[in-house]
Amino acid sequence: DDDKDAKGTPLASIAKAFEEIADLIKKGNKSEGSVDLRLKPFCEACTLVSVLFGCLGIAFRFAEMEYTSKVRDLLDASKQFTTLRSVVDFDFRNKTVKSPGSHTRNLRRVRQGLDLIKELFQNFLSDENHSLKKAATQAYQQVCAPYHTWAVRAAVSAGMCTLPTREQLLLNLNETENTVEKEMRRYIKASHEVIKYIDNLYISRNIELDW
Ligand code: 1PZ
Repeated sequence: DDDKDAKGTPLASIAKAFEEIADLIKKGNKSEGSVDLRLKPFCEACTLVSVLFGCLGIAFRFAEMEYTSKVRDLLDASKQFTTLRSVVDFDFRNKTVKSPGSHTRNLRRVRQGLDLIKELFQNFLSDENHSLKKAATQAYQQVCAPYHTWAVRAAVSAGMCTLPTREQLLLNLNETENTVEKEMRRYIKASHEVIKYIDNLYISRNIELDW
């Protein structure tokens, strides 16, 4: 099995990691209503996503630093908090859910990153957004732009012009038009479950998601 993983593409490893997390969530839903997802394996799956940045070019280095610093904060927190639920509970009790740098705020940001990639993949596979730039721009506008400052939005929009072509991205990912669809669909499906689970941690405590 190690050998199989070694030959797999980066996208296949990402898809597999999120399928494993989604399976844990689904198993829990079947048994006692809701599973307590452990923070550490969640962070490990989120860390894998970072390889995508290398395929997007230098302009997205700041997005990479932003995303990985938040995943690293949560990974550090996993020494203290076993589950995602206990992180949100802690900040909820301390009224620090939205405080700059709080774990629960960082979890919200990482969730946005996962959603951004999901939307990007969906657009990439749809007929209307054939170019990576179009697919990424639309995903960003939908998922992140409403919560970003003007300065960040301007920087991202400039960065979009430096994205590789669709063909180059496929090469960077070691995929073809034929193989990429399967792996992207696996991630889209699995990440949907994970995102829904995270959102529920907030919604069930009456925390709105417009930030
Ligand atoms: C695969 C996606 C490719 C499309 C490219 C999209 C580029 C997105 C660029 C995002 C830049 C983020 C700049 C910094 C934003 C911060 O102001 C906020 C708030 O942080 P806080 O005030 O809480 O400390 N940060 C975020 O919203 C986190 C956004 C994470 C998303 C980053 C990228 C997602 C992963 C892409 C993987 C290749």
